[in-house]
Amino acid sequence: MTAPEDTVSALARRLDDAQQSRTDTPSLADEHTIDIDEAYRIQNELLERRTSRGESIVGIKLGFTSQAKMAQMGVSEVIVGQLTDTMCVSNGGEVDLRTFIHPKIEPEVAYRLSKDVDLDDPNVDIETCVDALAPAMEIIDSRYRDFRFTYTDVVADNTSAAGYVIGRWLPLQNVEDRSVRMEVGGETVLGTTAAILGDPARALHALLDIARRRRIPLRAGQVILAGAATAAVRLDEGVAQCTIDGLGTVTVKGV
Ligand code: OOG
Repeated sequence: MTAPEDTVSALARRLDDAQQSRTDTPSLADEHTIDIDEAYRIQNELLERRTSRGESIVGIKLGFTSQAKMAQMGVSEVIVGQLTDTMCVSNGGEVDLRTFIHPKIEPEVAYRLSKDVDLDDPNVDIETCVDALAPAMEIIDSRYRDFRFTYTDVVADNTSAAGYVIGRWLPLQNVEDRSVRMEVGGETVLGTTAAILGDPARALHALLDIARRRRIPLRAGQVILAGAATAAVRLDEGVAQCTIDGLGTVTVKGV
């Protein structure tokens, strides 16, 4: 049974209100049975609410592309969310922690789309549609209480997308197995880019597959976050820094 349109709209409003008022909300699954199609419809309505307030969609993110994240959150399907301009924090810049509920941060690899991707062309090669990559970090902030959610919940909640910071763009190169080090407050997490589906480039193929099925436009100039390389770490006041071997360092300061 599919959720009526008014339920989809009401749940999109609930998640949007949670984000705007910085107040967590219980898992939707506690009261509703939504399927994955409805979850992406809720996500789209949520994004429509944000764009109608003047935000613009500037990129796409993947989630649960690594075993560490799947194990941390108990979800094992790759998910896709959308990035807006207001989520972008400049490298070395500050992020106001009061704009979040309970933010966490994760090390990532970002790609830049140089061409629109023709989702209807069966021969399109997504790797030829990107022209640069960079070290990055994503700030996630589930709108659900205690980050407790199901697969459909997290998709509806735009996959916890809340912020991101991108380091210096570099020419495309093989980043299959680069060491990753993220320092947040006193904590250091170590990992490898291989944690991202074996090779972050595979995240591009996973994205193309989902974008085709979900009709998610992939446009020139957009940023693609390939998914976390390690489990997420709580973001508090102070500097968070991520270094990927050969790609450099990206930093952000929580204030
Ligand atoms: C969902 C977002 C997961 C990733 O890179 O795996 C994600 C969450 O853990 O709240 O962004």
